Amino acid sequence: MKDQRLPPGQKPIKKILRWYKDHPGITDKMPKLDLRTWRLKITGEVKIPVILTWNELMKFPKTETIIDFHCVEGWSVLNCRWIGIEFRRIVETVKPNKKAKYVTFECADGYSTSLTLKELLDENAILAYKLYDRILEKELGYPLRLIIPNRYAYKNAMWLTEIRFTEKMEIGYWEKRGYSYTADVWKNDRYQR
Ligand SMILES: Nc1nc2c(c(=O)[nH]1)N[C@H]1C(S)=C(S)[C@@H](COP(=O)(O)O)O[C@H]1N2
Ligand SMILES: [Mo]
Repeated sequence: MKDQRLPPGQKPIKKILRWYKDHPGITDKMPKLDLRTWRLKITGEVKIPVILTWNELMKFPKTETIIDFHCVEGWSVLNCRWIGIEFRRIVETVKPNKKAKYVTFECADGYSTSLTLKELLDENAILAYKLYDRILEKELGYPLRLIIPNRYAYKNAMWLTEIRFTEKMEIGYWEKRGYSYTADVWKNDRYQR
């Protein structure tokens, strides 16, 4: 199945549609975050909870990766080159305890989504702060968003403020509205079945 480049039901487009400008978000006010006051809280079922400043986050090793972006509404943007921090680096820092099975991502606009810890590690998800060497635009989630390959883009939480490790799955914004918990693009997991 994966030898075909586009997942089922997806059409390629050239540029990621910008939230607010041409793709609706969940509020009509886009968060404008200031790096001086922005913090990333990492909490829940972990041995070492932390609250990171932007400068602390920038001390993590940088990674660069090419990931296709697939919106559940049917458009895909191939070959997006993201720069950020591998999620596994965060995991090594906070050391999840044995109860930690899921991870919830909370965002400054009130959005949230969750994934399993296993898939975040297996898929090598990243916390991205640049796209093609450019700092993320506000519309793309400045300063930090999750990027996970092989999942619909609603898992790519923008304007991250908190990452919470949990024992039970917490239901995210679109998942509460019937979209798939798993969001696997290759299995066409768009809606809960
Ligand atoms: N914080 C936050 N993250 C979010 C959303 C949102 O409304 N708020 N929308 C999701 C959806 S449905 C999609 S398709 C992508 C859109 O990302 P883009 O604006 O970079 O295209 O972000 C996802 N992450
Ligand atoms: Mo979306």
